[in-house]
Amino acid sequence: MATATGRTDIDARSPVPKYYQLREILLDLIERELAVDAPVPSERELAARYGLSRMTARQAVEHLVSEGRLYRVQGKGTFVSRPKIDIPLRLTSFTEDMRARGMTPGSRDLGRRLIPATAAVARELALEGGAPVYAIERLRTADGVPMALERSHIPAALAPDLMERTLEGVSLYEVLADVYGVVLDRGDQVIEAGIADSGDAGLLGLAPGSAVLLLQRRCWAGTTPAEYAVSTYRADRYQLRASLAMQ
Ligand code: 16G
Repeated sequence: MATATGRTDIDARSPVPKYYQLREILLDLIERELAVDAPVPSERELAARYGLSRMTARQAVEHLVSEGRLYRVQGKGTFVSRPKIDIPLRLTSFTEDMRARGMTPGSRDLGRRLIPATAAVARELALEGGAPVYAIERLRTADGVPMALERSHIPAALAPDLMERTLEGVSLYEVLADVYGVVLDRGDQVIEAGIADSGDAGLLGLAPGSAVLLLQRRCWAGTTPAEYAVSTYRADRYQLRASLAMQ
């Protein structure tokens, strides 16, 4: 197995742990040769091929599983994961972002209600407590695969008959702009690690307790707060990339 660095074997004299050397060899294979969903050799095969113990081979594979580069299917083996998508750091809609990546965006309406704003939502949207807001819950998909759950709150006064409109397969931001003239032009976002509860895990196609990314977004149209959303993104499909500048 040739690698980018020309390494084909484990160097027993290297100070780099053997499992880590195998991880590098496998990473090379994943990046250069194997397609998404292709199987990687079993731990037994890897151990035999590189003269390692099964435990060392397992450690390398487990690392790559926890890094999201490989995934296991019970009774079938270990396979190459789809590369993760960078969380957009611009004010973009899910629809726009997926289209820009050449994927087909989708959404499933999980529920829409007109509710009095709770104290927390009212604070985020600078409303009076109890002011009417739409609570919109959607499962977002890319090429039919569940990616995220989005729970948005929109002040009802901004979009009077939003409840009557379908949002299935439609961009909320486009509807806000085209129908109500509410053009979002500024936002802030907090991203935290989280664990999917069994309800969210089921909707996202994850095992309960899987890692997720929790995103809280507030958006304004001019000076008017227009959306407060709490979203749950699959951590096995998304990553955060930041560019770093010298101060
Ligand atoms: C993004 C926003 C979400 C917004 C949605 C609108 C995050 C975390 N969330 O996914 O708040 O409701 O876009 O997308 O970025 P749409 O216009 O395609 O419905």
